[in-house]
Amino acid sequence: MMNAVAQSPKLRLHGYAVSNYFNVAHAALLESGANFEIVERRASQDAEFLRISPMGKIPVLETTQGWIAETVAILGYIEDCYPGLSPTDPFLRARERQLINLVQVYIELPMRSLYPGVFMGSTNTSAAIDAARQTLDRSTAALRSLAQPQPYLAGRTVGQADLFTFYCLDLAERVSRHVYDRSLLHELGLNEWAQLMTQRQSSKIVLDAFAQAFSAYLMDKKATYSVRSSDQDMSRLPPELPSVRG
Ligand SMILES: N[C@@H](CCC(=O)N[C@@H](CS)C(=O)NCC(=O)O)C(=O)O
Repeated sequence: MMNAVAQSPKLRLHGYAVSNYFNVAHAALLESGANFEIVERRASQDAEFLRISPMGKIPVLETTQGWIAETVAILGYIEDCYPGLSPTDPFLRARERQLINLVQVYIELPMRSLYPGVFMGSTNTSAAIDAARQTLDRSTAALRSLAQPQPYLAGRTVGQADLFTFYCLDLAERVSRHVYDRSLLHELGLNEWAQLMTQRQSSKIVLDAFAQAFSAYLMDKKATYSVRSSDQDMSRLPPELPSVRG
């Protein structure tokens, strides 16, 4: 593995640490032992950025063959180049993707729809708050039955589903507490799992970068949300424990 890593061409992950999607990809690169560097970059609708990321979103991964946008595609590429974070069994791999898709579409996106009133100094309409709650009610029930940590979501070792769920739930938890006074981690029975995830070396790197970038972002946006108002942010759970894989 060490030789393969040393010989493989360097990947460049473009984006920045306020983005949960960027943080998923960053953590996957760290956990996989990939040869990579970070290029700090904001999302943009400029023509130049749209050429590399057609929706103008971050993260985007630069490879020797070209650019890959969309986190799920980036995760697939990382796994193909540096196998080990996803199950090899087709059924188990499909179940991993099922979980990732559920988190993205039915938890991350509805909570994201409320970012304006929480993180961006704007307001959320009661219709938006109600619509997101309805989706959340269904998706938390679904995720509760699908996500049974043992101690990780796919079994004894950390996997891509853990990384995806962890960074998406970090922001979703902040939104649901702020808007609904509701802890998703508690409802999902994922508090212990979140503690375990926080203790990984990759999480320490990614969450440290997030904490710095996020405070500056909130100030810039004059957000109603304050980091201090949350007592259970993942970036504030106790750090440390060695090992990246395992
Ligand atoms: N489906 C995309 C979502 C990425 C995404 O929403 N990124 C946010 C930052 S967390 C972004 O670039 N937002 C800017 C925009 O939507 O214009 C993915 O999986 O990568």
